[in-house]
Amino acid sequence: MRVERVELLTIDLPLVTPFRTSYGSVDRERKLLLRLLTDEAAGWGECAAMLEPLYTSEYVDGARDVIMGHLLPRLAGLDLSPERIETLLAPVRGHRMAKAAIEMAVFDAWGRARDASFASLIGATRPAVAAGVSIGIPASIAALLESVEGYLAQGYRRVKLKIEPGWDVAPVAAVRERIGADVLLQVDANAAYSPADGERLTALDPFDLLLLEQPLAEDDLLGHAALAGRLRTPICLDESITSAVTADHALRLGACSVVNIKPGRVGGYLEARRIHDLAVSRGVPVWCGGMLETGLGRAANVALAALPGFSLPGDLSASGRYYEADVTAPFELVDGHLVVPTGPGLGVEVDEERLASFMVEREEWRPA
Ligand code: SMG
Ligand code: MG
Repeated sequence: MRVERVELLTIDLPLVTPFRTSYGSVDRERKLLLRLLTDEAAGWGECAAMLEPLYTSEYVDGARDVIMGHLLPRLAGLDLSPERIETLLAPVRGHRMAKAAIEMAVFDAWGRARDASFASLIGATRPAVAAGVSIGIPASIAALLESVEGYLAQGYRRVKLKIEPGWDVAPVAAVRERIGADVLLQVDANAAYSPADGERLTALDPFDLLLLEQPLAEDDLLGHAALAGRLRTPICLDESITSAVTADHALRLGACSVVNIKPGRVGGYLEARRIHDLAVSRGVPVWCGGMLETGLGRAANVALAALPGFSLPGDLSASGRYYEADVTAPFELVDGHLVVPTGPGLGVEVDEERLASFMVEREEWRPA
């Protein structure tokens, strides 16, 4: 399979409600989509990078630049497969989200050319996955309780609350009291705490949280290990896990006992599967994280989350939780689950007209 042309599309999707985390608030998502045209079939990729380099160092304009100037030129004239992409792009350091977008497009084209679903190619074993919802920091506890109840009424199987210093124990206590002991509840700090906040975080222990996600800085594995020794609540790492190697180190150090797997953050679906396999071999629970994906990234993530080791519900919500309109047909909840697409490749189609309505910039690349 050889690349003939690539379209890099930058789009803006307005969010149905602003999403505030400890990194700040966003009211729209800027996304980079990649349409890969090959001699066999065309495929779509979606880059997980956001508009600003806050969650990770990658960001949309940087990803576009490295894809155009450094990643795509490495593919020119070569015979491509999902596995070969990793090797071909490996000499470029970092830029995992940019690499993952290309790998995803190659997977989609590869599957379409062979009439194989991405789910079957990646090794999915379940027809549907439990849906979880990630709730940003709202204006008040009353507003939080209202949105939690709304999502539970829609059927979500797990609730994740964003926290930061000053917005932690009180909202968690209020939500736990309102929803009762049986609903799966977890929190995500997005690295907002420091090792000195240990005591404040132990105050979350009475609320039976499934996990506390990324309390400390991305590079502080030892700090997380020390914190894990003090808390009853299991620690899950997100930002810190950039590869199967870092996942291995984090687990061996005791920095976490649960892993959030995001394909973009770790450089692609194959690396994501390696982390899944590692976790399974150690009996560690994993779940699929989210980056407010469009229907394209969502299709791929739902398929990944259908691998057998994804034992906890992911940040995988219906399209309508994020967007009024999406670039594909919306993913809907079916009894609290999202159904894994079974068609060739990602198994979803792009609505060209709607895509055009979101367009900010369109660039093209061709092998010289
Ligand atoms: O896609 O449902 C989703 C969003 C899930 O909370 C979510 N993602 O740290 O896990 C996370 C955040 C990262 C993006 S916002 C900074
Ligand atoms: Mg997170």
